[in-house]
Amino acid sequence: MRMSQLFAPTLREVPAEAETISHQYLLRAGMIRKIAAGIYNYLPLAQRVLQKIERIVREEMDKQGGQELQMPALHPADLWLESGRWDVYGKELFRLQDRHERDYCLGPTHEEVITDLVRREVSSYRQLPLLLYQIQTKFRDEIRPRFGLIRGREFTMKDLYSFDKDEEGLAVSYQKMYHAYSEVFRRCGLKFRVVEADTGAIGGSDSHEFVVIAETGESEIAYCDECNYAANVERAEAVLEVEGSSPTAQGELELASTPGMTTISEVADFLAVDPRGLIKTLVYLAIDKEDYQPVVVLLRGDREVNEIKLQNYLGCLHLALADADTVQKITGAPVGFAGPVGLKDVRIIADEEVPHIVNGVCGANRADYHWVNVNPGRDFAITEVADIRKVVAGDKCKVCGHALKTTRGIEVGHIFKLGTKYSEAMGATFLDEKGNKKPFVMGCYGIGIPRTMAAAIEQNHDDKGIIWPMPIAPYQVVVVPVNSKIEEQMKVAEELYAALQGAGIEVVLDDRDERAGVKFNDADLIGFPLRITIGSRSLKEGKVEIKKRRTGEILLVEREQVVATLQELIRAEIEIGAQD
Ligand code: 9G3
Repeated sequence: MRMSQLFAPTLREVPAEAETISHQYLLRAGMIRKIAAGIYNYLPLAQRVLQKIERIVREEMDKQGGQELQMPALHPADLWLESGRWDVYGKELFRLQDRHERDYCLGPTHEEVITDLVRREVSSYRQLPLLLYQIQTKFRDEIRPRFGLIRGREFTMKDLYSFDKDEEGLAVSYQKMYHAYSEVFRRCGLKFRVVEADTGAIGGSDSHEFVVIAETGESEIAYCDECNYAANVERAEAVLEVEGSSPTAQGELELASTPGMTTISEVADFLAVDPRGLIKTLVYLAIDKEDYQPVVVLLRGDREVNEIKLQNYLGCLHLALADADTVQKITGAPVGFAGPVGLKDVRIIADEEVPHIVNGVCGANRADYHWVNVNPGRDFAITEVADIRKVVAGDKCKVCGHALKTTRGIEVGHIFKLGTKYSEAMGATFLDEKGNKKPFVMGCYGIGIPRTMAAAIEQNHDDKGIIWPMPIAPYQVVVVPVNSKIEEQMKVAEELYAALQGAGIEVVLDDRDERAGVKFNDADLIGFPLRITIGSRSLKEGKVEIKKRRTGEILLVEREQVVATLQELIRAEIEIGAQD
């Protein structure tokens, strides 16, 4: 490809809308353009990267016995009513009607469609296991489409669904996908971690996320350097640590005036106590299809609620913090002064740490007052105790006891054991060895393709632009004649360009009549892993310069050796995976 022809409108300025590095560089390198919130055109450079990622994905799925098929993007509502999910997903589901006013949605995922297909076509255990996948467009009406390709409303996903006759079969399929995903991200040249994850609304038992480590990531993960424990903080658990072996005498309950002090830090500062001695009291609404119930939640003052854990504990469809009116109704006080003392007829759910607080402080259910010397059990009853706190760095690993660390990353893959949730809801059964009717035991496994591209940039860039890992680079090499007006340089450049193409190397010739600086800047921005510079000085010696984008290292190579040298450099980087 000649740069003069390449449809890659690069930008010198940083686009104002770009919230992350990947978004910024994808725009600046002329790879994507937005047409509406969360909806993008992929220009040729992006398309090449996406196709390379897809190719790696296909190879690894096929290696495990995956079979590619294609399902529709337009789904009849009936299937989603059968699974019960038509009502679970509200506005996030793009809904539409046909000319007969029948309901449809644009598929956000394909559990319903695949389960319908398999229940019609598979009747015997002899036809199992089945691993079926597609690479296809999904639609989700995100409240806040963000970060360019990381949270789009239309995006490509590789989704694979496994069908097995029993749990043991599912364990095998799951293991195959765990391995395949590890291979995919390794081969893409990415540094990633596999973390335990929450199964969320989709239901099911086991789940792992594949997270590309990047500061800008949306997922927070907790991990242990000593053992291999790693989990999304939505799910992460830590050892319950109870302080002070010597029992402290319980003081007398006292009312303290705390005028206008509504936050933990205000109250702690004002009363000169450690936030850990405060009892944070929150009112939530546990929302189900038909009704909602207020619940009171207690945590140590320095802790945050893990709403995923809380929702799983409550088993409700949705969860929301109660509005000020509800708080007033339940506690008799404005927000900021709620506490458990004296509350009646409401579930009080305390995090595990709360029962161990001695002489604590909590809101007095009266504006501008807090109780001090509050002791759980003596001064109020806890109806339920559960692990509902968010793990933070320094908490102790529940596997080995060492301090956990936290980091951020981008979830690029997610695998789930679904079990029989969908097959039972939709009556998808087969006959087992004994002729008994059994529901399929299912798993589902997804990779966000554009998100993987964006994550690769978040992890591989510098202040000049993208540094593509070789296996997914749009082109492997750019040939830059320093001065296109010098005939000798252009001639050598053209010859090299032809020779590299002939050798199967993916190469761009920067044949534009531009200053060298402009060409170098674009080469760095687009992120070609290798740049060949053809200048007068090296030509005199019969040599050209090969520059590695990642390290800046420069090799001076005889013209006759260039093809072989590049082939070797490319081969080495495609085989090894992530660079350190
Ligand atoms: C919906 C909407 C949004 C959704 C879902 C359904 C996320 C939904 C989870 C999954 C799980 C797996 C197959 C491949 C692997 C991941 N957002 N999820 O089910 F209706 Cl609007 O998609 N699906």
